[in-house]
Amino acid sequence: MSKNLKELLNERILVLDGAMGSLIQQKGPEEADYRGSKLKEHEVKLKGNHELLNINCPDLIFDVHSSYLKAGADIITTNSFNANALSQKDYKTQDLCYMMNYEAAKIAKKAAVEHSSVDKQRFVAGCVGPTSKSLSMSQFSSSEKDEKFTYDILVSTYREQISGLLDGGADILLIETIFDTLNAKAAIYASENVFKEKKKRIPVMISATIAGEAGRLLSGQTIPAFYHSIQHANPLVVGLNCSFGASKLQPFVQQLVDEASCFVSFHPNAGIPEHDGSYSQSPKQMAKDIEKVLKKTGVNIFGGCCGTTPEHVEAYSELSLKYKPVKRSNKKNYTVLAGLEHIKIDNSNGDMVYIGEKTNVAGSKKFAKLIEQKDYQTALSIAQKQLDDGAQLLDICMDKADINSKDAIKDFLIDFNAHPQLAKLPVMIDSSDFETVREAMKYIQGKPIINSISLKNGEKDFLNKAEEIKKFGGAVVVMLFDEKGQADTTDRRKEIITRSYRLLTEEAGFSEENIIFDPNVMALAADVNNSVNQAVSFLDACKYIKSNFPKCNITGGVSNISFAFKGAGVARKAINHVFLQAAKDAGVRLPIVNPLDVKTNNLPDNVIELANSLVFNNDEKVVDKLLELNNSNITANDSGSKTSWRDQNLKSRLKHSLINGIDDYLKVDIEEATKKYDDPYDVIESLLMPAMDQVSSKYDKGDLFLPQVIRSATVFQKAVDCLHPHINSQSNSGKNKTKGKVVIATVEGDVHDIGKNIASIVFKCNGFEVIDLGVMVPAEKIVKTAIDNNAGFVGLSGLITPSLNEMENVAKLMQEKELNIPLLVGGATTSEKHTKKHIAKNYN
Ligand code: THG
Repeated sequence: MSKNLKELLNERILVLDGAMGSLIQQKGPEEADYRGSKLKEHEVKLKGNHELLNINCPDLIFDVHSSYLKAGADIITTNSFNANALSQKDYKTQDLCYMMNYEAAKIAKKAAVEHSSVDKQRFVAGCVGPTSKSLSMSQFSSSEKDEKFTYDILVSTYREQISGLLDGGADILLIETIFDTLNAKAAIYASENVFKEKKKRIPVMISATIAGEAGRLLSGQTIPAFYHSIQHANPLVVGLNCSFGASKLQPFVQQLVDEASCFVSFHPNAGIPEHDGSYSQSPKQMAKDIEKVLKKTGVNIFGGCCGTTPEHVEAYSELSLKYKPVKRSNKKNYTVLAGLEHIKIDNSNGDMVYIGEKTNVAGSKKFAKLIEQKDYQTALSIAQKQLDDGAQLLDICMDKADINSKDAIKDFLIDFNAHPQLAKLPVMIDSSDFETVREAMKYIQGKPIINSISLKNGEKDFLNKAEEIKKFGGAVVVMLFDEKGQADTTDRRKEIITRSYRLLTEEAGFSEENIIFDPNVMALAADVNNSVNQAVSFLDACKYIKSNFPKCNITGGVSNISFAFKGAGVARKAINHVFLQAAKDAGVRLPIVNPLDVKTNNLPDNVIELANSLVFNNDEKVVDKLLELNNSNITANDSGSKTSWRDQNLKSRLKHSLINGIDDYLKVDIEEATKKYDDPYDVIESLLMPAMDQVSSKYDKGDLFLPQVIRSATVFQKAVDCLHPHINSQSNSGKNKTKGKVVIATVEGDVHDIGKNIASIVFKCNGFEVIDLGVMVPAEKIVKTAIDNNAGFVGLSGLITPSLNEMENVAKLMQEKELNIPLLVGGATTSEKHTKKHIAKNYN
């Protein structure tokens, strides 16, 4: 009974055939042989276009295969190294590529079948060369860019070639002589498409060539980085070929044997070419050199490349029987990422790998400005600074209204890839727009992290994105959202973790090491109720991941935790510091941080203690205490000493109370105010609103931070409550000040509601009846509620970039339903310009 290739590879070392070109030359085909009957009139000289012989002179190719089979080769490679449209263009024979490949596989298969027996099975490897172009290099050269050589073009080129080989009957797909891993990744992407389309999968063998004795590919990658960048192809065999002679390749074969989980192959040149182009090493010499590698390192397949002949293969065949194949074991128990070099995230020790947060237009004003100005070089210096500060990879995010994130990420990555230090690093691509993610992946030679996907839009969308990321070879961050919204309790977190894990491993074929969970770092003390259990719930979810899915990794945006303390220097640093430590203990290995926060030490003990209480939620009064700590500065700058402010006039006193969140004197001050003003609404308008305006501008300047703003809003509400008896007593006085109903909501797909809740308080205090629909609210519901309640206006809130589109949808629906009331939009990514250009034009 015949064995499959994998079984055979476990039993013995297999031998691959030798060079094709030199044997063809020996047989001396002439121009007429290349032309055959169909290309007699072809305008270009065709001699030397060996792949044409598959169509026009198949017997000659058959003979070459036969001589290698007779010499003992277990695997023969098809005559298709250059049978791709890019290389064939030189001969104007690009239209014949499919045929060349199809025939190449057919001829080889016929020869292999003829020489196969029960004791000696033979296999056909469908050979895919690197093409004449390099995707990585063409990014930098304007002349190649002019010809519009792109990832997509290369994918369709490979797709045609691989289809021909598969249809012709190849047993193995051999992607070889790789000098640029990005080309190989395009070939892998194409092969996945072909396998799926034809519902037929064959084992994949991938082989790189080294450019110099430093052991890097021409495009700059080290051998381990290369391996990890193509591991998503799940290759049966990975290897090295061509390059220089056998002995000098040994250390790099060793690197592959050490790094890879799959079988390892090795088919070197017969030494280094002489000046006349011939190769020097005799079969005996080469066998001797290869034997040293077999002894020292061991392989599973070896054979010949340029300059080798059937005589070489005969010697190899004998040699292969003397040694056992090198034993393989599954080494995949850690996440590995790669740029030109690789990084291992070893779960067995506690070391964290820091992801720099500053290359994010949504998280750094400075970076955003540079990207808006397309000043990528200066933007790169921020990336470099992150590196110098201790980051080992970078979170790159271009999501912002008025930035074309797809173009920006491409242009940024091209410059990033050209940077001598930065190009070594893996990247994390952070975007909520999947088209931006896809574009970025076309410019990444290494193995990136894609940040992120979630079940927000259901399973189908989740799996489609996961499968696409897998075809590009990325690891993936899973955010804990589902159709119901963002997980904000431990149970919801666990539920979504388990569901995402199952879908990714069982349906999308993701390996566990490539799954990175983000249990949602949410800002502490950022809502009116000061609900501060979010850190504890995050940490519990981490522990759940560690005990149930130990091979998966964990990330999280550490600085999110202290968003509410924006501007509060020491307090914010302390909170980040404490949370990072706790996250480390809970199993987070890939935190997104400001690397300077990591280094922070000598923070005052009392601040650290408060930060601890906040993170672990064990002191109800901790927010107040943290505020007090920070307030002392503001109070001092603002209005002299703490006691003297009571001596100031009424307006200043109320202002002081609101800005500093003090409610002790509201009763007396409001009482005094109602004596001064006949209409209680004038108190709001003349005394309280100006104070709130100041709160707002202080917040913008960074003098106040979020919990303080929330406190101010709460004091505002209390002041209005003090006014209530007066408002009610006046309600019969003829002047009806009820301003009507308003409908506000955070739009569908978004869960952020801090600003919305504050706005809601302000509206209520100003006499509106607020119908707050909460978060993740579909457009239909918002519009229907507005109609049913005869609302005075609609307010929409959202923080993330996709919410801008959703606001557009609501505007369109309001137009459709012929509403005629104002629409208010607000949130971190909204802007005047975007609103004018994209939202306002949809609604009259
Ligand atoms: N999970 C995942 N990805 C993420 C996050 C997450 N990406 C983005 C974010 N959260 C992590 N990155 C940042 C970046 C910056 C800040 C916070 C988180 C930040 N910036 C200062 C500020 O806004 O106060 C910067 C001010 C400035 O320099 O202009 O806090 O959770 N998967």
